[in-house]
Amino acid sequence: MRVIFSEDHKLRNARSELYGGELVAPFEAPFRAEWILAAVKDAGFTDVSAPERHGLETALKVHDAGYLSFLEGAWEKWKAAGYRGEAIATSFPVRRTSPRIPTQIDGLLGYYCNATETAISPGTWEAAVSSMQSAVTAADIVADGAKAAFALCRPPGHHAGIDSFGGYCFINNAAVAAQRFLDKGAKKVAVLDVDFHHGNGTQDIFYERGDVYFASLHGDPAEAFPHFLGYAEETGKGAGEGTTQNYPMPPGTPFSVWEAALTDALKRISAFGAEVIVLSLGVDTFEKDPISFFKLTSPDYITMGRAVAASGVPVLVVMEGGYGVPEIGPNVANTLKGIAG
Ligand code: OKP
Ligand code: ZN
Repeated sequence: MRVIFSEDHKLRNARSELYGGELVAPFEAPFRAEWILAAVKDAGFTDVSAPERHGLETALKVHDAGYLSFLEGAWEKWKAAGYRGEAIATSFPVRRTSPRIPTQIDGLLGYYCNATETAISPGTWEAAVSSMQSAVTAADIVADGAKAAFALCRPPGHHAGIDSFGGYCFINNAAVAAQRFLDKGAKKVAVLDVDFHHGNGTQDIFYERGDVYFASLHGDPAEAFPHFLGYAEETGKGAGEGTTQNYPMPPGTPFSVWEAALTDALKRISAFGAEVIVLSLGVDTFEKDPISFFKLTSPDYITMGRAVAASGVPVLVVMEGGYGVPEIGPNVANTLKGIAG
């Protein structure tokens, strides 16, 4: 299985994450990609290449143009305002506020932000674009006939919505990849999100579309980030009615329970007629993850990979979350082993 990875991920190296009322070193940091890359090479996935350069044409089909230009210019605007720290949103449109888009940077940040733990830092845009390019390049490998490929994306993407960033995400790599498959001739694509956190951004992007099925297994939003989306009753709207499926699960969920949800999701994806699965892979479902509450163990990732591959359609793996512990590398490698068979 080919691995696509950009060293430019390092350009995303924020100093601060707002966590528990303090500014701490971000959980989503460069060491994650380095550990994961080392472990997948160790496991025999040594065919690693840099992404091809792609512009924003595919991203513009899943994100709002004003949002992407905001992201591109946000750091320069913030710097020009003379602030000393990183760009963190502080004020938000909520219920009964004006729909107008502000012009000043603090207003823009609040308008386009869905979660304030995520600071915009110099290089964030460039890293996010390189991450998106990895997803597109790996999608092309699968579209051209490979049974599987791995986009080692960083920063992650599944919390980036049509017009919002947050949850460490800026451009929705999995959504851009799904769009790329459609643009290359697929009629039906599935995004299967197994990150611990609900893929609220991906759900937002495809909620009213019938060409992409979105299934997500995650911590119950009543008890976990992203808090405001991911309930079982959210099943899609309009042309997308019936093409969203959520599996919220409680603290302490073991693999046996999680696996039953996976089986159901894969059954629905098959019934939908997906020609390819984009696997939004977070390994923060691991029992030792520092910010999550599921109880998966390292061998479970092999089982998961096998189950996804058994669907019989090609799989594009896109990296999402997984934090803190050295096991993130082996857990990703185990998933790839399961898929590769
Ligand atoms: C990104 B990805 C927990 C705070 C959670 C943000 C988590 C973002 C996760 N107390 N803060 O889905 O792994
Ligand atoms: Zn996560």
